[in-house]
Amino acid sequence: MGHHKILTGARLATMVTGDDYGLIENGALVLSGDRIAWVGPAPELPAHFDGPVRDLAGRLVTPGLIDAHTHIVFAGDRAREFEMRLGGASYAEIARAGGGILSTVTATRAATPDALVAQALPRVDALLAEGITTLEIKSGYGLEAATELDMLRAARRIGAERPVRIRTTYLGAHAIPPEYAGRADAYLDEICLPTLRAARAEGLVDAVDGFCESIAFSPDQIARVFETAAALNLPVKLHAEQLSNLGGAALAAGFGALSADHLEYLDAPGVLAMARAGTVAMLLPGAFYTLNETRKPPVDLLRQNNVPIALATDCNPGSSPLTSLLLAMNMGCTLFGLTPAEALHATTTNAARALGLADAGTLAAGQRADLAIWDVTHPAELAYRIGFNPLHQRIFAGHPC
Ligand code: DI6
Ligand code: FE
Repeated sequence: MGHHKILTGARLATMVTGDDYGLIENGALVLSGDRIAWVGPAPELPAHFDGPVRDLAGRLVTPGLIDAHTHIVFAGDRAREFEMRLGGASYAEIARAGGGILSTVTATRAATPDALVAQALPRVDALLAEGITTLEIKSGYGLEAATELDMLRAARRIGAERPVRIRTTYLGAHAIPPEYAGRADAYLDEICLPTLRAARAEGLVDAVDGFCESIAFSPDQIARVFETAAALNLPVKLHAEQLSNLGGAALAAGFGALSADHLEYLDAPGVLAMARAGTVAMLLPGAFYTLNETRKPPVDLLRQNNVPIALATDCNPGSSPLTSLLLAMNMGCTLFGLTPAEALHATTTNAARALGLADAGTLAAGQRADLAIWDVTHPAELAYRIGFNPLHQRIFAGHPC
């Protein structure tokens, strides 16, 4: 009859247990359409499932990986700024001098919608080649209505052109554009908030983000963005405590944020506020590494307070020109002290939670059939290797691709 696809001979990292891999040796999976119908030890596979059987020859199967924080749609590059930082300039100094995010804003405003998609696709393809099946994409390099909307439309188009689930995030509060220099509140009133409403009306927004920092928006200004998001029934998240501590994580937690992101300068009150709100700590070691940051996010405090930890690439042209989630996992272990099991939860279960997705991130009946099949024997190998891609195949919505 062929209603189902049956995968056998697999080692399954189900991730259904909180603190380890939920490993099943000699496991089997049954896929039905775009869903997982059954997961368990192969000898227990019920006889009533019919359909083609594929032997995975002992390969490891994990949930499809989730990159839950990227700025992957942008034009141009910032290699010149990389040279300047190596020459001694800091990220914040370059930003204050009108470079940084604003130089990517200039390039992105000048790009056509087709060019935005075309420039993003090779980066997206690099992630898909590593088993990513869900990808978050932020706006925030337009900072004017037309280009912010174009970025979000480009993100949606990527989901139509490639087999990947896209979640969009409106990041109009990323930087203050030059035409509003010194007038951040006017930018919010005249551009950022009206554009959020327009993007929402066009179905382009799944969540709302901001950059809370002295070179960007104050906590009071971010609160105004979050109030608008709440009125539009959209979840929020925040770039917080990346370069300094303005209390952004606690502010975000007060709005029930899905995640607070970066967090190198997070303090104990911020951790407690996140714990109370169930806000995910989204760590971005690519930015830590690129900016030569020495202050580490408070991983022990997050663990002690059971704050879920996620990892993402933060793929962007300035602070994290990274298109490898496996490398982000390796960095999460080596730079931040995560265990390999924590690193895999950080890109599966906890990344799904950071996107508000209940149907991804684990191998369990009823979940989406988004899988990664790997040529490795133990899941710790995924975070252990540096610059090697052991992906055998992705399965997206039940289809090998
Ligand atoms: N923090 C970051 O690390 C990225 N955005 C943000 O708010 C950097 C974006 C860029 O430099 O282009
Ligand atoms: Fe970011």
